[in-house]
Amino acid sequence: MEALSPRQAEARPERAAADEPAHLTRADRVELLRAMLLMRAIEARALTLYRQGRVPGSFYDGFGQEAVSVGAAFALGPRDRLCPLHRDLGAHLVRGVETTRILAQYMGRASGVTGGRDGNVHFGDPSVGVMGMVSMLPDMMCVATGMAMAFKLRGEARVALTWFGDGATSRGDFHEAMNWAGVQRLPVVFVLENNQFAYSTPLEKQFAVDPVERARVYGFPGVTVDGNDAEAVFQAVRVARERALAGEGPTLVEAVTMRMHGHAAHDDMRYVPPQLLAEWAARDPIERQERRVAALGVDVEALRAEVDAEVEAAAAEALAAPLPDPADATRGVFAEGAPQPLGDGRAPWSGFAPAEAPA
Ligand SMILES: Cc1ncc(C[n+]2csc(CCOP(=O)(O)OP(=O)(O)O)c2C)c(N)n1
Ligand SMILES: [Mg+2]
Repeated sequence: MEALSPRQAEARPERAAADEPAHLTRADRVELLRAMLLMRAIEARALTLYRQGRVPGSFYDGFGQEAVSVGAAFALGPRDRLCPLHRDLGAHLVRGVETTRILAQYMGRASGVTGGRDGNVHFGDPSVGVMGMVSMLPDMMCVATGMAMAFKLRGEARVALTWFGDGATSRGDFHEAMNWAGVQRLPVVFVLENNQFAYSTPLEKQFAVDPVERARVYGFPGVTVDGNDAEAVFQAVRVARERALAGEGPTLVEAVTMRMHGHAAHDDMRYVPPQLLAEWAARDPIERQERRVAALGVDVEALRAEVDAEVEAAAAEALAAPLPDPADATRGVFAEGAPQPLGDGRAPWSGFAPAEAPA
């Protein structure tokens, strides 16, 4: 474990307990849990709404994968930029996108993140530095690489991060993004969310060699981390970010996890062996963080109740929200007025406190 830099140690005076992992305060560890609980509660509520016919199209969730988006987003600074995919709700939440806007998004309401314009999980809030996703996989790797290229050209100390699945690594865009990021030593972090399946296709039918091995041939490190451990994902991404900021280029972080639900809400995933699901259920990322946080003396049940109440209130608000005005449908299809630059987002990790504290 690396030592804290003096700057970080100074910023985190409450970090004293010997059993605390380096870089994460008690408050950080609780916040990791809270964000994962929120992600699961929102997706559970959205699945019910889907079954009630209130979510148009289909619904994609990240059940069992909460640690990957939450842990990685938690390691990013306010000015960093994020490109989440369909199982990465936790990234939006860490960044500060409100629960009610997310539930409204799923139901196509005017108050949703895209104002009811785009399909349920295809959203991003540029005002907090989160890009809306391009559905073609894994095109967001190219978007993140392009943003990192801009950061490098401008001499800005910031990184871009994107998530993508195991299935996406078989596409050409994966290789193009990896190659250019390696050649240019770009400040980009690639998070490969290896959840064992691409729709119904298991890993052994996708590739002969684990894609994390490919990083080396493009000239940068690939590291594998337990994707059901939010603190481990955080640490891997924190190190990758520091490497990127130091001008050492990209990192491929493979987070090994399991898709605990079907590809989407319509999929009963009868192709997944029940034994495999049972094995992964025993490694649930939320239960793991709950055990840690409970050992710190935190009332986990109270935290759960607080999160559930937030989601219920947000769902009621979203259900009461109007659908968009049809007359408004074409607004925003083409750019109007001056371009809106991406904004900075919430970065709750205590390690960023010095940058935000007054001098
Ligand atoms: C190029 C492309 N082909 C097909 C799809 C449809 N599609 C969306 S998600 C998905 C599964 C991708 O699997 P993986 O990359 O492992 O991500 P996971 O869904 O497991 O998180 C597919 C086939 C797509 N969006 N883009
Ligand atoms: Mg997959």
